[in-house]
Amino acid sequence: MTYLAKPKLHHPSLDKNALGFTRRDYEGAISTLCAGCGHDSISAAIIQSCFELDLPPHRIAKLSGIGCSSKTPTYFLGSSHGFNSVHGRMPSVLTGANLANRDLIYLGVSGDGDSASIGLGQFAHSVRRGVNMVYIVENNGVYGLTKGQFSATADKGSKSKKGAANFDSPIDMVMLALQLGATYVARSFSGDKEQLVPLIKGAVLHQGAAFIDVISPCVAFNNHEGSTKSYDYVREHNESVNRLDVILPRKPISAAYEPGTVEEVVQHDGSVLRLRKLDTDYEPSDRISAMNFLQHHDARGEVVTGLLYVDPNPEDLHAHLNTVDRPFNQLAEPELCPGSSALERFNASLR
Ligand SMILES: Cc1ncc(C[n+]2csc(CCOP(=O)(O)OP(=O)(O)O)c2C)c(N)n1
Ligand code: SF4
Ligand SMILES: [Mg+2]
Repeated sequence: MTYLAKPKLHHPSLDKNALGFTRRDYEGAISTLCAGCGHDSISAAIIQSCFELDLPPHRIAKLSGIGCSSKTPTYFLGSSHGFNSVHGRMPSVLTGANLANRDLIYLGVSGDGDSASIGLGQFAHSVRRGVNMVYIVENNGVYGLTKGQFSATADKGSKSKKGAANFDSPIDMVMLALQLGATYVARSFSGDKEQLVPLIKGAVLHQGAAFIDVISPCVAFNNHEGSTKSYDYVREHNESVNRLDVILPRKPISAAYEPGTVEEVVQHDGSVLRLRKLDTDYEPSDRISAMNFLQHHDARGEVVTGLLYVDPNPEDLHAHLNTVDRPFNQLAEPELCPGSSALERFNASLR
């Protein structure tokens, strides 16, 4: 219950990160979601990732839309910036915030209804513009908050709790993100923390549009036989292409793997994404083969998970717009409004 405060006292022997924070310092209010909801596991994975990355909470901005999934930022990162926007409108608010202050880490949390139905246009434009963000869709195939109507990600032929079949074609958010130019694209399962935590960490370190589709079963309305977003279905049909380890620049690389089974991707900040290939044919740096792979396995009824695509040299919206390095919200009036003579020169250059 949100009105029940969590105890502030920490056990003195709790692990601390490089900043001296415990995992509890990254938590939020007590969750009001249904017991067993996949979304709570995603919140726990976000908390774990930020703790392990030693992120100062005040450097993170979490934004969401409307839905059970969009409520979750209340339950993690209680000391970070937060903005709960209107249904489907999180991406434009996030884009504006990112333009105003490029120094923060932007975490957009949304649902399949919020992003694939009402917010589809907003999702598409934030991804194609390369906004530097981690965009997580907590995908349960239904509108959980409004009592379980099919969402646009529900698979054709899947059944509602009452037995009605869905006849519409699904939107695959991963395929869409690939097609729209996202530079880090992954899918995971809320029940697989070992896979999800490194994927979130890799996405935070990525300097571009990072998208993670997390299948997150809704235990109240979409966890029955005939659903393709239930715990049982995803466990049985999960086709994991790789396992990711994230190695920060300051940490020595110590693990060793068999040659031919590991792919290393060095990101801009020097962090290394080390991919242990589970499917030896999988090539994570080729957008087209990622799309073909997805289609091929989708036709076989498999849910492909892992890091599906990464561009080690991403460009973000600030690079596209050639903005200054200093965040706009730190510029003073003379820099933001250089006066009429500068405007005159600019207009003359366009004549
Ligand atoms: C403009 C507007 N239209 C409709 C609604 C009603 N509504 C609230 S949440 C929601 C769907 C949420 O689904 P999803 O994003 O998948 O989140 P979930 O609850 O499944 O996590 C809808 C249709 C609303 N709040 N605002
Ligand atoms: S209705 Fe579904 S999505 Fe919402 S909290 Fe309950 S289990 Fe989670
Ligand atoms: Mg949903």
